[in-house]
Amino acid sequence: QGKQIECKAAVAWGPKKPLVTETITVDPPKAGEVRVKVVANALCHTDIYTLEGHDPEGLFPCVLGHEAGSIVESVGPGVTSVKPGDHVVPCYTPQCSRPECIFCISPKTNLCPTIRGTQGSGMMPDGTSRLSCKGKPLYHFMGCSTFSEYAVIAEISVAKINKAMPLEKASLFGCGVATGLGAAWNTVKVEAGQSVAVFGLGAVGLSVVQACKISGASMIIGVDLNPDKFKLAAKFGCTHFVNPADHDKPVQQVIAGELTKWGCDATFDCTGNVNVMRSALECAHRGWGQSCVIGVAAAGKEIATRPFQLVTGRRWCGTAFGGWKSRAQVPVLIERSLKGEIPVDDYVTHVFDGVDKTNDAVDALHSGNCLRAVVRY
Ligand code: NAD
Ligand code: DAO
Ligand code: ZN
Repeated sequence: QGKQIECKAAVAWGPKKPLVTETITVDPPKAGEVRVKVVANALCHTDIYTLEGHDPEGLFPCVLGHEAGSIVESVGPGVTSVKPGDHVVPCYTPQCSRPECIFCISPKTNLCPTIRGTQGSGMMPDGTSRLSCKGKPLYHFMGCSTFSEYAVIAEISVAKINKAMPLEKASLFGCGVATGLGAAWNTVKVEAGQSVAVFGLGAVGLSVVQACKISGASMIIGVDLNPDKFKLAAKFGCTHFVNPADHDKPVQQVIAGELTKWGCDATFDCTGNVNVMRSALECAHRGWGQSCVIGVAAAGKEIATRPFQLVTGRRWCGTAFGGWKSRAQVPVLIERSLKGEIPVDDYVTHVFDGVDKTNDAVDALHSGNCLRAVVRY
C-alpha cells in the first residue's frame, strides 16, 4: 500500500486565527478514495466564513479549501474511475451514481447524500481523518481540504477533466462559477428574451450574468452596493445597473415598477443577505417570476416576505452547486469552456504562489475588488 506524504498545508487551528503554514502528514487513500496533488486552489467565501468562526458547525483544527484543480497521485483499493496522472476537480457535492441512490437517479437534483454525514463531521467516509499535524488529527472540510499540497478525496467526489484545461481555471468549476451557471441553466432555466436581475456581482453573480447572456436574456440588471463592480459586469453581459444606495426607495420598487413594469422573469440572490433575498423575490414578475437563492446566509438567519407575493405567482427556489451532477457534468462544463463558450479568464483577479501565501489570498478576497484569488501550490 501507499506511503504517507509529508507536505505543506495552510492549517486553520481555530476560528478567527490566521492560517498557519505547517508540514502535515497525508495518509494514503483508503478504499474508494483518491489522493491528489493540489495544483491550484481558488478561495471562496465559504472558506473564509468558516475561518472567521461564523459557521457554528465549523470544526477545528482543520484544512479548509474546496475550489481546486488537482492531479491524482494515487488511488485506494477498488478505485477504477480515475488513475494516477488524471486531472480532477474535487467536488463538495458527490455523485455516487448507484442505482439505489434515489437522488443520483433523479434528474431533478444533484444532492447525493451518500457521504453527507461524515463529510459534515469533517471525516472521510469511513469516519476517520487522513490528515494530521504534529501527531494531532486534522478535520477535513467539505470533503475537499484543498489548502494543502496534497488532499484525500472520496472517489465519488472527484470529476475527471480534460488535461487541456489549465488547473487554475479548472478550479473555478469546483464551486463559484459552476454554481452561478447552473443556477441560471438548471435551477431557473432562463430563456431567450427574458428579463433577469442579479443581486451581488461577485464571481457567483457574474457567472449568473454570463449564463443569462448565453441563454439570450434580453435585459440583465446587475444590483450591487459597490459601483466598481459595474464595469466588469457590463463585459459579462449586464445591460442595466442598480445601486440600492442611490435610491431613497426600496430596490424592489426601482426594478419592479420603474425599470420593468411587473418585475423580472428571474432574479437571483448572490449575496447571502436575507434582506436582499426578500428584495430579489419581490422583484420577480407577477404571475410567474422565479427567484433563486444562491447566497449562503449567516447561521440562524431567516427569510421573510408577505405570502401574498407567492399567492400572486412568484416562486422562491434555491440551488446548491447550481444543480450540477458533479462527476458527470463538471467535465462537460470544462469542455464547453475549452471551446470558448464559457470564457473564465476574468474571474481570476489575483494569483499567488505557495501555501504560505494563502493568508495573502484571504486578504485579497476581503479587498472588495477581488473575484477569485488563486493560490498555486
Ligand atoms: P462575493 O462576496 O464576491 O460577492 C458578493 C457581492 O454582493 C459583492 O460584490 C458585494 O458588493 C455584493 N453585495 C453585498 N451586499 C449587498 C447588498 N445588500 N445589495 C447588493 N449587493 C450586495 O461572493 P461570491 O463568491 O460571489 O459568492 C456569493 C454568495 O454565494 C456567497 O454567499 C457564497 O457563500 C454563495 N455561494 C453559494 C453556493 C451554492 O451552492 N449555493 C456556491 C458558492 C457560493
Ligand atoms: O447534501 O445536505 C447536503 C449538504 C448540501 C450542501 C450544499 C451546500 C451548498 C452551499 C455551499 C456553498 C459553497 C460555497
Ligand atoms: Zn448518490
